[in-house]
Amino acid sequence: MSTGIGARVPRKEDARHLAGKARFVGDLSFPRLWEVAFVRSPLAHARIRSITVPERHAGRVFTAQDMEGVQPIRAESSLPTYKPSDYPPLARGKVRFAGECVALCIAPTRAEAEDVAEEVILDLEALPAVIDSLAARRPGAPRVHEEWGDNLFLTTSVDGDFESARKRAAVVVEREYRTARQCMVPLEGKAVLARHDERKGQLVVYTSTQVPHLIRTGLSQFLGLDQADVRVIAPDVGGGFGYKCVLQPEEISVSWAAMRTGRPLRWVEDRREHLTAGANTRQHHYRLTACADEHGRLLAVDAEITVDVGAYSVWPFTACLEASQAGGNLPGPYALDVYRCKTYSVATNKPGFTPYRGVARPGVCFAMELTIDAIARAVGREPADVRAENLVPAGAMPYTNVTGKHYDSGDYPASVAGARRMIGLDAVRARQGRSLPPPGGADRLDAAPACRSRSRPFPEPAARLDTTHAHQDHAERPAPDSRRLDAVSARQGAREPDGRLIGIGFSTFTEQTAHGTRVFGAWGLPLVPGYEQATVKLAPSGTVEVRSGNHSFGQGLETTLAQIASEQLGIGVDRIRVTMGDTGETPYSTGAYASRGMVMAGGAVSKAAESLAGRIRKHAAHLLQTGADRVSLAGGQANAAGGASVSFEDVARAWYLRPDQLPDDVDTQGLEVTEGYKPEVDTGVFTYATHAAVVAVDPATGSVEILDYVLFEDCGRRVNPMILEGQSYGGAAQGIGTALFEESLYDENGQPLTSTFADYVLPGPAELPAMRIEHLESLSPYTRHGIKGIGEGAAIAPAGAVVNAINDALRPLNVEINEIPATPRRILAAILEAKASGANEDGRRRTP
Ligand code: MCN
Ligand code: SMO
Repeated sequence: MSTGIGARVPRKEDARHLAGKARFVGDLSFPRLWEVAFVRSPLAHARIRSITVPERHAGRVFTAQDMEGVQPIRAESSLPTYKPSDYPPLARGKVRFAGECVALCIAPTRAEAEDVAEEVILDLEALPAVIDSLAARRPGAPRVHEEWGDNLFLTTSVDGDFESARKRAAVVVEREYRTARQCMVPLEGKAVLARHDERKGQLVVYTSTQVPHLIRTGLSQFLGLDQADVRVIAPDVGGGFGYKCVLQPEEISVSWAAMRTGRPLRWVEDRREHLTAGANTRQHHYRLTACADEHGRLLAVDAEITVDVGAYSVWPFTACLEASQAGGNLPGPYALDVYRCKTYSVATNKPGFTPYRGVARPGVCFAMELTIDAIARAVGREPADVRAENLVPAGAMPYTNVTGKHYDSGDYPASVAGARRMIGLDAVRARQGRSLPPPGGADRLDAAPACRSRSRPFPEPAARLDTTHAHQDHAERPAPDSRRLDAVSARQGAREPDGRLIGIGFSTFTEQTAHGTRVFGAWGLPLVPGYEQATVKLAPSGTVEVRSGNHSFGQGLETTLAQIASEQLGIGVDRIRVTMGDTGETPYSTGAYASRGMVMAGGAVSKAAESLAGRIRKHAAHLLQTGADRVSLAGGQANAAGGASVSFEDVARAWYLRPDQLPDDVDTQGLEVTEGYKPEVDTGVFTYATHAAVVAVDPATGSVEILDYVLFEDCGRRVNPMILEGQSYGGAAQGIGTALFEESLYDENGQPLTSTFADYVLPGPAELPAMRIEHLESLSPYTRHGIKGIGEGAAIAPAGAVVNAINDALRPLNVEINEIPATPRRILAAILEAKASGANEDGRRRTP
């Protein structure tokens, strides 16, 4: 059985994870190892007057003063208006968010280190905090970085002739959207253990990261060390989600303290630290105006995007990654001619923004997809039709869009058709129309039945039957349904027997993955990722070793890289060992982020394995007394055209141990190959998908249940369909968290209010629907094997699909939710407000 590309190979890494043999930073032990606890700022903005350490803790507490010579983290960009921030690993002079590290305390155990930390006395002079990003933009707002004239890390703009498009428009839709601050919440938080290797004279840092080589580069830069004197090892990593693709201040301070004390030191982030002090992301505000013709065809979009990026820029991607990505990606999968946009990356007294699965695109997709539905409602048409008609058509590929994004391949409208078929749009519309109204009429909010039976799950079993194919190569495309919706919407007030309203929503996106040098270069970053390298070796025992400087932290790259090598070398993945995450054992890579692992590391492994295959054939040809072109590799053997064969072990043994069996003119390049790779066109390859959700909303409580959820995706050639399904489930689960549950709240002084899982609500199995997933495979013309990335994709669309479904359900009540998470409190408040103001069909209600 092939274990190459396309095989549903069980994950190699699961063998150790399930048997308790995985090793995370928290599992490591070294002689004389001590633990670290941080003193963190209790205030969001303050001047540090003094830090007092009790005499008895001398030598156990370190502050910025001790860290002479260590550079603050400074993420540079050459973009015209960009202002870098200096982020000292331990606060110097001022603190700029509650939770900022002020002192590092060490002790034999974490509990003792926390006791030490509690006795450190901070004398702080509170300063006014700036918390709201729109307020922070106003002149006269308190400044996060006093030396700046304002609170703007960066502003960008795209110009387009919006005004003349507006004059031609039949409908103009104006909306304000908000997305909440969030955390990533991987199973394992940040964790770092640093020690000094006396023999090698090397700082060795074990850290829970997606980007070990980048951390090595960053640590040596800010600690002032030669890169050769630093080795970074990422052991098993319990999830990253973007949180771990940047240099963390704790990585610097713990490394420094280990060198200073000569003692191995470890810090493991606890949940409270995670929820309050480190992992903030996703907070956007949009003012968006869209113009369309009378059929809902998009003519122009104008957007003002404000991203609340917190106090400091992260290295190396800066605080501007989100807003730049948002501005460039808002048009998304749509064929749009006129686009005008301004973005603001605004500093506030909150933790600095870190990338999170989807980076900016969950926000832009939410804003754009709600806008598409608003246009459809304005022109009285089915949103799925309006959506599909506005997408870049398959015949236009490759397509360069209004912001210069180059879409490589795909059939975007087919994804809408696919999702529509899977979820059974017509059945949902019929059900909305045929449900019996509850006693008391459609908009009697106070008449919710005391005892309710739940809506039946959706779709009905019969409808489900024809949608369970695991893989559908050619999406059947129903004829566009351009019937006006009036007849349906008139009856949409009909409720389920339990009094709830059901609604259906779609959301389509295109995701730039594996973008390379040109893209990062254009962001003005001094450190430009692009190529990737891999080493593939036939070991003396005839097994294969793959080495990649990328990392596997849940997304399965350890397995899928083996599958690529398996495909090229004709040997099973069980005989391929993949080594990742250790800068001492792998070639340089900037790591796993931007959904680049499969395309980039996969491409490098493919190229190196192809070269190695050529060498194996040459060596085998000597043993088989034939020409290399008459040798093929399969089943772990080199097979001659005539039927004779030698095993990989024979080939390896001849080269390593019995070269006397090989002729004198043997190819001395050997059986170990390192190759570099980047796609032919490295502006990224575009994965896309349409998600669709059916929800039931209880107008009496504002609570939402997802009754059905489907994903129709296309990431080019799939290396491991089973892993991809896991990626989609996990990503969509996180996206549903974004849509309905997750919100990091701060009070007006910048105090975090959501510091435990009692306040920060994550979706669990009970809140998540069973999802159905289908794929199309439009190969990328630019990458090896036609692969595109997809690791982030599924997290992008859920907020759009779920909230469009909520708005569809609430349409009879004239309620429109434009803010996430769409919590029961928000939904109920919007319903009550709409009711109080007696809104009719024309009166649009927004979330308060
Ligand atoms: N894959 C495949 N065939 C393809 C594309 C991908 O089989 N055509 C599989 C590969 O196993 C690959 C994975 O899907 O490793 C994700 O693919 P890719 O898009 O190449 O992303 P990366 O490998 O670079 O992983 C990073 C990506 C990002 S950026 C975030 S954020 C994210 C994500 O992956 N974080 C994750 N998925 C995650 N999944 C888990 N479990 N944990 C995380 O922290
Ligand atoms: S947020 Mo993913 O690490 O690009």
